[in-house]
Amino acid sequence: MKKFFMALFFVLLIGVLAACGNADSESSSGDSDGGDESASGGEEKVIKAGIGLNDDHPQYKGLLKFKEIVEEETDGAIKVETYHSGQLGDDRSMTEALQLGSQEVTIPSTAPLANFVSDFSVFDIPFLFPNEQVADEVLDGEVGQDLLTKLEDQDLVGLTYWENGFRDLTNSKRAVASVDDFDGLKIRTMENDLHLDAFKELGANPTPMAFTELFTALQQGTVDGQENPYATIYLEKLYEVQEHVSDTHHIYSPFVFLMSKSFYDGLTEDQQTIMKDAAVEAGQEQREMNREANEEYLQSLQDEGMEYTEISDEDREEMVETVQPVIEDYKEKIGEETVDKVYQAIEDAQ
Ligand code: TK8
Repeated sequence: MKKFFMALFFVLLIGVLAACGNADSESSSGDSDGGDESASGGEEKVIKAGIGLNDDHPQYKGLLKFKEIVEEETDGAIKVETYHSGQLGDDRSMTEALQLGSQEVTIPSTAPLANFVSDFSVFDIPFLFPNEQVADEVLDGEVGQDLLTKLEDQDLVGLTYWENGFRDLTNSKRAVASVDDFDGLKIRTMENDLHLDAFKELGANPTPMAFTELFTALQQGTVDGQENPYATIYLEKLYEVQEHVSDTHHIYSPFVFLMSKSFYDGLTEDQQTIMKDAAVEAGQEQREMNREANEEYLQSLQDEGMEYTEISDEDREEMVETVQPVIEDYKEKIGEETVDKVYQAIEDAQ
């Protein structure tokens, strides 16, 4: 009897081992899988992706879309961990973390990124883009893509542009309708010399500061005001510490979807293509969500009690004229060639 069960056990064991052998061969031999070998090749990789804005913002919703596409297209071989609200740092410190290879993805505004590649200041020239559609054409076009390639010298890979949006001024002191109203206002700006000099030229008293410090600085009165798109002003609850909002629309702010070069170079070609395509596809959705949000949230800000001031064409024209000397100054600093190319691309896009 004992011998019978021993024999039965061995027969079963051999059967199980044979079944396992068959399963392996199926996955590698299936024709569709063969192609994905390099997409899902090698050991599992993890992308730590951090942003400065909170999880209600279209920037974070876009990042979740990127995660979904990457994990699907790589059959889970590449996992994306997402961090919002400056959990991993601010735009500048996260960009430095990408250079060190201690983080894989972040999506800063071009303004702080100009501290790494000064050419990016071209996109922060006041009153540069007439609308979002022209901005898309220039950023997705030759000029915008060329600029992304300049990031590689900084151990960064620029995959595409997402949208922060047109920036509008808020403050806790007075309604701002004209250049005179800027006089002496303590304004927080992003860490970018062009922004600082433009606000100085308008008569304000600007202070560069990371976004992660902004809410507290407004709450404590360290600064009187700041400027961001309506979606950010609303979703980051800046209306709790600000009373006045004006449609200055003084700068169109792009985001740059950045990846650490050391991480990117460690990917297979297929995986690199998946990263690029996922950032672009998620970026299209992000832009759409962002535009809807910016339209919707101006009303929400007023519903929350903020006083809205519409800038007349005449007063806006005066603001444009007032900052011209700064623009001329930065044409030299950024480089005439780059600036001329961008102005030409804007003209061609209209
Ligand atoms: C968030 C920033 C923010 C920007 C700023 O990390 O700093 O005011 O507009 O969106 O990138």
